[in-house]
Amino acid sequence: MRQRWFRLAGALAIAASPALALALDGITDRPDDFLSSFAGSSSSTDLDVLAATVLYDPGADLFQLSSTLAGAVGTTDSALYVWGVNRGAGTAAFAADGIDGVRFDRVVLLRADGSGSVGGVGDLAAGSVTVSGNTITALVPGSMLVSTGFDKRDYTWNLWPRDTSFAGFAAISDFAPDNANFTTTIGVVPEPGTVAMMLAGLLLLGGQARRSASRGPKAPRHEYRHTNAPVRVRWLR
Ligand SMILES: [Ca+2]
Ligand SMILES: [Ca+2]
Repeated sequence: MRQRWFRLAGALAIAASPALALALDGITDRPDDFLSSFAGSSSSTDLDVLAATVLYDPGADLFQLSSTLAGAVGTTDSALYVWGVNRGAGTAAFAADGIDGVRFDRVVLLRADGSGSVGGVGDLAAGSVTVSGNTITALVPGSMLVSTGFDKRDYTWNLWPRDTSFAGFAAISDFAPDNANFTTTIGVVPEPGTVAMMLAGLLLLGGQARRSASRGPKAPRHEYRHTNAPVRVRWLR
């Protein structure tokens, strides 16, 4: 019984792995690498990027922007997560500040309260931005990020958090990657509840497997009564 549950759990994990593997692409960024020009506090660990990923689903024309920070998102009330995207006409708008490798022609702005917008286009639909611990994820329709020359599969990205208590370049805590853009990952964006349901299913199976294991020692007692049954039958005859 226990082996069967483990096989089922393994099969579910394998079924879930393509979407999860795609979501793990992207870039990592060094911890504790606040810009020397950052005017905010180094204790704002939710402004220190550790990983960033953009998944594009051509069938749904949908981008999923995901990032992991060093601290719990929401620690800094004035945090703003800025995703710069180069759709083909990007320029190095921070070149005067020594950052000449980050190119963008549109920004997506995300806040820890779950709101978000695309600069110059409009607000993201309610429920598009989700925060969970150290991660903040947004779903952005491709229609809000129309091409300026690149195919959407070839858009490139950078993530820089800001502490909006400060103005200008001094508000920027970190660039991810440091002085470059990273590429889009192509794949199917999972439905918001799908991954959570799969994880919940695996937890349930794990619990059942543990309960089965804990019932293990009772099996020999049942077997003992069964093997004694023929003796009692002969006595009754
Ligand atoms: Ca960092
Ligand atoms: Ca960095």
